[in-house]
Amino acid sequence: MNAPVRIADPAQPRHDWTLEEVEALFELPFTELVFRAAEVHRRWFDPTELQLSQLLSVKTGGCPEDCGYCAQSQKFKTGVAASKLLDAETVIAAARDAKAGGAQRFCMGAAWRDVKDRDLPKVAAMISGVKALGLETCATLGMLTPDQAKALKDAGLDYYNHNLDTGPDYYDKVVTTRTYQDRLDTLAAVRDAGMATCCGGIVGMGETRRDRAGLLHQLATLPAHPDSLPINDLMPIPGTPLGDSKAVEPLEFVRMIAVARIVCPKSMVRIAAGREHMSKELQALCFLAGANSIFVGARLLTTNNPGRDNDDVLLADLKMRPMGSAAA
Ligand code: SAM
Ligand code: DTB
Ligand code: SF4
Repeated sequence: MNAPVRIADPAQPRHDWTLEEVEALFELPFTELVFRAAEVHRRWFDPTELQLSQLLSVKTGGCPEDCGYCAQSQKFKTGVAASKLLDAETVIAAARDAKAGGAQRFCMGAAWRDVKDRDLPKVAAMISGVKALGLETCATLGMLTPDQAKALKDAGLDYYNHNLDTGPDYYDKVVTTRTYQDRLDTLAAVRDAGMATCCGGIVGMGETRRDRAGLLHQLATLPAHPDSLPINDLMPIPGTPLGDSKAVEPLEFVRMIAVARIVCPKSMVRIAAGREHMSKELQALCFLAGANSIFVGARLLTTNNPGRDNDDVLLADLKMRPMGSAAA
């Protein structure tokens, strides 16, 4: 007699995804894809819960990199003025407000290519001050050396955000001043220091579906899946090379979320930038397809976000609640 065929559990994390398998998920009928993603989501998470993070730009503008989507590159005329690194007290006060507004994680972003050791004490003071408020801490400061990653971890940093941005084949159409491998190296330093990783990318930069699959394939085959996986819908910035990009179809954005949920089943999948332009219905579809994290607050780094009043209505209408809060 033949041995019974073992059907692999589709909700178990795998690291051996092929690009073709990831592409095939994108090609599924929409409702089939969303249903599969929703099933995976329910295996690991309460689908009525949302993780809430809040961003603050602690050092804005004047960045030497040429990321073609970014308002903060000094290579493009975007009208964003360069400013100095904020004081720790200013950052901690903003974090206190974010906590009062319901945020669970506070993410500090700097328009840097990499971290200068001379700035580390000030950054460490911000991190330890924010952590002392009882918030989860996250930072996104550009490339890190292994020693810098350890210093940030010692200061109390829980998560480090460093995105791959897009698939490897499209990457050099978007950024030329740092390589894909540079990004992978920073992610390795973050993991080796014992921090959680936040890593995702952007859609709507003129990439193909294969490029989008390429990004998710990279994330799914990392030595550890990202703990947080932000999917940004491009905020087109006038003056940048990608300022006139054609927006990605809303249902394609949902597909991106659904495939992310399936290939990285235990990650927090975040609708990151772009909610400002999304209907309540589109966001609801994303949550059905496995998104379980958002940025709250009226600002991202240099662009707008829906703000707490709108999001309170969104959560109330969908009967969703912040992760970890008591069910009604
Ligand atoms: N300078 C650091 C770096 O690039 O690693 C940290 C900040 S950077 C703004 C963080 C991420 O935000 C980028 O990697 C990109 O994925 C996302 N991002 C930046 N500008 C964006 C935009 N206009 N629309 C959508 N996402 C954007
Ligand atoms: C991420 O993936 N998205 C955030 C955060 N990580 C740092 C940044 C979004 C930036 C959107 C454009 C802006 O506000 O300048
Ligand atoms: Fe600089 Fe980061 Fe913007 Fe790239 S994304 S230009 S590294 S701030």
